[in-house]
Amino acid sequence: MIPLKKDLLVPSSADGALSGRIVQRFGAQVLVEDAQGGLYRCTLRRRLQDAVCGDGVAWTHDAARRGHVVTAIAPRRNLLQRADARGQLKGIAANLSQLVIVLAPRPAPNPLLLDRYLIAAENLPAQALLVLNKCDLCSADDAALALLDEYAALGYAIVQTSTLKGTGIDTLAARIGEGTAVCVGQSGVGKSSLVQALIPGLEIRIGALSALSGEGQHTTTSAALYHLPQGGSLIDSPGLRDFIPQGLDKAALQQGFVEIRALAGECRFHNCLHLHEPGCAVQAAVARGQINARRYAHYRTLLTQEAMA
Ligand SMILES: Nc1nc2c(ncn2[C@@H]2O[C@H](COP(=O)(O)OP(=O)(O)OP(=O)(O)O)[C@@H](O)[C@H]2O)c(=O)[nH]1
Ligand SMILES: [Mg+2]
Ligand SMILES: [Zn+2]
Repeated sequence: MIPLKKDLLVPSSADGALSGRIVQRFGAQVLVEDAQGGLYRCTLRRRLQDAVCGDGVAWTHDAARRGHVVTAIAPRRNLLQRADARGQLKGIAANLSQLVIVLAPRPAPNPLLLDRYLIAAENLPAQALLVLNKCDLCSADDAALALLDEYAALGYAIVQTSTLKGTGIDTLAARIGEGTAVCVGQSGVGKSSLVQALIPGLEIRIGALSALSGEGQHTTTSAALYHLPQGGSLIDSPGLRDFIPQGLDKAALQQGFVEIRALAGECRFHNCLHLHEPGCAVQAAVARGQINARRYAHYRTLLTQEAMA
């Protein structure tokens, strides 16, 4: 449970603004952590409803409302968002240095989902790290391993882990370092298990509100930020069946596919979209088998969808 005892105290500088970081959000309420590690449940002012986990905030004790109130959100370094079913943008987490994209042999990886997370990482910008968890379930000829080889060839870092056996956890911690990383990926791949493996003794904080709602403890329902022993932070996020990054315009798509970006300068036309243009280095590389045809087809599909939107 959340150690909310300190929540009952009025912070010492009751009239001045205090600073902190949002470590979890439940509807219009957030859990804010101050520099001393104290956790305070605060209400969001109406105009600050886009606050997300990882945001720096100013907050104060509002005597009239007998509670803490977030009064401002600090400028963001970046914001990971997704479009919901109606195309509305929803914030997931802010101020990220790395996207830890978690995959597993089961549930089987979805290459399209992986590509879309990578597009988001390339555009935030933030580093991308691919984690193959549950490697204890992987056979040598596992399709997940073959898929990851394709991404290693693109230059992406890959770590294999097993929270069951303790494999790869130290490597993962070293890769995250001192920044703020967010674990993303399908439900059930083991994101929360990895957070627990990285932070010995951590009992995943289950928000008072979500506990009251009677939701299962295993499926994560809201993003939550935890501190790693080496100094960095890791945000656990709810699993998504699909992920549509924000603003998939032409520029974002070209930025989002590293192998296409790398060749763009070699096309005859500087504004080449790599679709049907003559003298296109990207189409030539696909024809030679140097660019993965599945990735290129995905690029074309997204670009065509974008043009029709
Ligand atoms: N065999 C095996 N099972 C694992 C491993 N890591 C996690 N699991 C199991 O996978 C299941 C899902 O783990 P979670 O950590 O809840 O997955 P999640 O990605 O947080 O799921 P959501 O919160 O729904 O997005 C649990 O039953 C875990 O025990 C692993 O390394 N090996
Ligand atoms: Mg989880
Ligand atoms: Zn081209």
